[in-house]
Amino acid sequence: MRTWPAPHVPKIPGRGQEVLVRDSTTGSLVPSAAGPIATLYVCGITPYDATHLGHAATYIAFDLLHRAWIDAGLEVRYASNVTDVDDPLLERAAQRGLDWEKLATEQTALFAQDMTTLAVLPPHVYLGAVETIPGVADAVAGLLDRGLAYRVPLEPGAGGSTPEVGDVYADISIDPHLGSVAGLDHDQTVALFAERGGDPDRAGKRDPLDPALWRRERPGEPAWDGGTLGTGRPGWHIECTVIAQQALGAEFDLQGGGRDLCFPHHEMSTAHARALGGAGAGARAHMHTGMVGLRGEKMSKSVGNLVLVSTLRDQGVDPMAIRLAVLAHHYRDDWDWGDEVLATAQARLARWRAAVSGNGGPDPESTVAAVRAALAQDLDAPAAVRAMDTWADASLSVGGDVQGAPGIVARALDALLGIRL
Ligand code: 5CA
Ligand code: ZN
Repeated sequence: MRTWPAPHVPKIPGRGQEVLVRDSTTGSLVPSAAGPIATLYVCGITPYDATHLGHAATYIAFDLLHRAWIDAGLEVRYASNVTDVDDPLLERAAQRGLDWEKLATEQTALFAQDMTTLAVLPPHVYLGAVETIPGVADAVAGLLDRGLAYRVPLEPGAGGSTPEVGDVYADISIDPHLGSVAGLDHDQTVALFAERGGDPDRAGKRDPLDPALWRRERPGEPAWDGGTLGTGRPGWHIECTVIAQQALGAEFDLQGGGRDLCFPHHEMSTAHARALGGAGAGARAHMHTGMVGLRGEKMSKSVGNLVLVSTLRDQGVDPMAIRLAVLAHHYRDDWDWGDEVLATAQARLARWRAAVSGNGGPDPESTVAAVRAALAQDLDAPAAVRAMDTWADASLSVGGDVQGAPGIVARALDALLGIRL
């Protein structure tokens, strides 16, 4: 899958600190990277109705981490996926009478444009579910061989020319570490599992929470050759496990996404990682972003209460104002999008632009240090924005005589916050 063009990240004097982030599992601040090579997997979109403000906020949050890692002198390896075949995509295409592949291609392209205009650094490895099918089929066949997965018989009409070869499910009860990500116990999770793409009531499963690894061909659904698995398509969680392992190795620093992915997606993809790669496999820590809503309700494709980045762009809104509106909120908080949020960001952007328009200004050193310190402490973008406000207010009210200060501040904002003035 092709990524989007990488924005230029200007060099700035000095170096960023070690970045601490809050691990969703333990709730404590942990070093975001274990060594000089920082590895990150962020779950990508399912390409229908992209890119709403919730998606944008989530990818901007991880972009801040990416930028802070670069500033701290780390070599970054960032991988992501596109869930370009899955039930919700097929259902949406059917509802709208569209070809699912065309819908996925168009929405993936729109997402790339949105990310480009929002100055989000692209992943180094970017893979679609469809192009990963051979790797997933190998992994699932291996789990079956090792008794960590089992087949479930199909209903009549399923399975094409080999209906005797069933779907494949992971046997989660074998894994003593299940719960290592979301920390939920079994009974708390069945409802959540059903709500978030699982099928607890599927007949023939050993445990209601066992997730699908390989779904056999069904009438009217796309299917690919899975070798001994028969024709079908990958389950959702194993897609991310295999892509992360291919791109980053069995163990990596961080897996991230919105909070709605913590369970079951990250719980199950980590369980699959352990099944494939041993007890220590998967991400060392998980980071989850809060949910962006509209008028008090989570913005979601299924509810349809979406504000799209592309709609705002079409209306002539500066993407930097959209990015700044997102950065005014801490990534872990839930918050509502609204006209006033955008208007505040537009006014702030205009003030910052005016503040950097001269040759001289207040000493930039403490401002750059404050932005770095804020990001190092769990990516506190609102604190970074406040530090910049203080410099801009001083620049506009009393001015300053440090030559080149506006340029340094502007480059730091570009490098660290991805805001191009
Ligand atoms: N393709 C899968 C992940 S493998 C998926 O969840 N796709 S998605 O398009 O539904 O969501 C993409 C990312 O946006 C996920 O990290 C999700 O948690 C996040 N997201 C979705 N809605 C919101 C929201 N309202 N606020 C914040 N983040 C959101
Ligand atoms: Zn994922």
